[in-house]
Parts: sequence; C-alpha cells; structure tokens
Amino acid sequence: MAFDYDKYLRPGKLPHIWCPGCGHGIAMKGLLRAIDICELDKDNTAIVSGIGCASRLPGYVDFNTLHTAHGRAAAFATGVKMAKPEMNVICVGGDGDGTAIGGNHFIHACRRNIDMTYVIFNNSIYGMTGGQFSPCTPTGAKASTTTYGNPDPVFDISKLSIGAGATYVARTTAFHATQIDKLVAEGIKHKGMAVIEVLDDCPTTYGRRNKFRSVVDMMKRLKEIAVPVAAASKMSAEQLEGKVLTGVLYKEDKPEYCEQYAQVIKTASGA
Ligand SMILES: Cc1ncc(C[n+]2csc(CCOP(=O)(O)OP(=O)(O)O)c2C)c(N)n1
Ligand code: SF4
Ligand SMILES: [Mg+2]
Repeated sequence: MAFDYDKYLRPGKLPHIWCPGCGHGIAMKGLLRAIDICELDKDNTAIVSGIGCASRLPGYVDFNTLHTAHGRAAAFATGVKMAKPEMNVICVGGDGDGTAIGGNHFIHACRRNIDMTYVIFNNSIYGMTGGQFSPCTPTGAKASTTTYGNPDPVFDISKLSIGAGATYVARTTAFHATQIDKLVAEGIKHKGMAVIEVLDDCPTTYGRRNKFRSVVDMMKRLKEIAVPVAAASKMSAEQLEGKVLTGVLYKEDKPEYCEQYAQVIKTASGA
C-alpha cells in the first residue's frame, strides 16, 4: 500500500515553494517515513528550522513546528529540548543555514551531544537567496558570488559533525531516497546528537550555473559519487577520488546533555 503522507501534512499550507526538480521534497518525504517508522506522537514531536528553502519544511508538516531565524535552528531546538526533555526534537535546514551563519550553534549542539536529530539538506548552495556560495559549494564551482569559480575549500558536514562530537552521523543522497528514512529513523532512535546529511540538488541556482543540463543529470551525479561505507573499505584511494561515503559513518554511546544537566540540578539542589 502506498505510504500516506497526507496524515503528516498541513493541506492549508500547500502548495509548497520548492521548484520543480528540487531535492528538498524527496528529503522531506524521507523524514516523514522515518517519523512513521519510529511511531512518533505528533503532539510530542517538535520540528525546528532556521531560514532557507529547506527550512520552509516545518510550515508544511503537522507537528509542533518552529520556523526561526537564519542559522538558529540548533539554538532554538536546544531550548525546546532543555525545557521538555521528553519531547522528540528534529532540526531541518540547509547547508548554508547549518554550516555558515549557523555553524557555531551546529557544532556546539554536536559537542554537547544533546538528544536531537538534525537532518541537513546539502544542495551545495544558498538556494533561497539566488545561489550565493556556501561552505559546501565545491571548489571551482560557479555561484552568483563566485562567477569565476569558487576558490574556497569545502566543509565535509559529516566529518565536521563527528569532529564536533555528534554521536550518530550518517549520509545519503536524494537519489537514494529509500535510504533516507532508514538512516533518519536510526538517528531518531539514537540517544544523543544525530546528524543525517542528505546530499540533494538545487537545479535553479546551482544546476544551471554549473552546466547540468537537467535534474536527471544532477540525480545521476548523486548516484555516481555515492559509495556505501562497506564498499569503500575495499576500494583504493584513487578509486575513492571524488566520491562520498554513504550509510552510517559513525555511532557511539556517550552521556547525553539533558541527562547530564538534570544531574547538575539535582546536585545543586542537594537532592
Ligand atoms: C540574518 C540573515 N542573513 C541572511 C539572510 C538571507 N538568507 C535567507 S536563506 C539564506 C541561505 C539559505 O541557504 P541554505 O540554508 O543552504 O538553504 P537552501 O535555500 O539552499 O535550501 C540566506 C543567506 C537571512 N534571512 N537572515
Ligand atoms: S531555489 Fe533551489 S533549493 Fe530553493 S526551492 Fe528552488 S531548487 Fe530548491
Ligand atoms: Mg543550500
């Protein structure tokens, strides 16, 4: 039977703003299937975002939702989780929102290992504002602010998350749509900071500037660059050149922040 997305959507908020061929819709559907796998109670679930095309997602879904300031998703989500530790807290947003203006909030949420799930939609660009380069725009790529090619090195969001202290880190792509729900569901079930990077596409501001002839070409690229972690272990450095690893990249059990903080309160109150 086909999956019933309607039960999680707010019909009054549709149609969405996403362009035809934008990968964000695929990522959103993966998130909704993951929520369904985990049987999360809508009333006990908060979905939090900053600003951007990806960050419009909370408006469309029927949970407790917060559409906040640019880059501040992790900060607001931390507040929600600290106030209501029993709540399932999910952050969504783009590569620009999460790793440029919001980079500081993002790494510190990872460092604290606070129990939330952060699904980051990495389309390598600031889509909403017309295609300025982000920390995830490939070196050499064209953006509205790098018309001669981007001279900057690129953040690997998954490595950044692991380095900063997240205890569940996974990556997939919009091409591998059926993997999104599985990885996000595992992240939701994980106690601690879970980051799931979904590589997707922005045909409107990135694809056209970078000579992708169609959305299909952008999807084919996602298919070609992805290598499952298990397969990568049998490949040489040359074979892995230009590829990205997909699947669960890191998992660890470590003390969770709300529990640690509750302990501090207990100690301070002499209980
Ligand atoms: C303080 C502030 N600075 C800049 C902006 C403009 N702005 C809105 S969205 C955005 C970038 C969004 O890029 P990303 O997070 O990658 O999301 P996408 O649109 O690509 O999904 C920027 C720079 C803003 N809204 N607020
Ligand atoms: S501008 Fe790009 S990221 Fe924004 S909705 Fe259109 S395709 Fe998606
Ligand atoms: Mg983006």
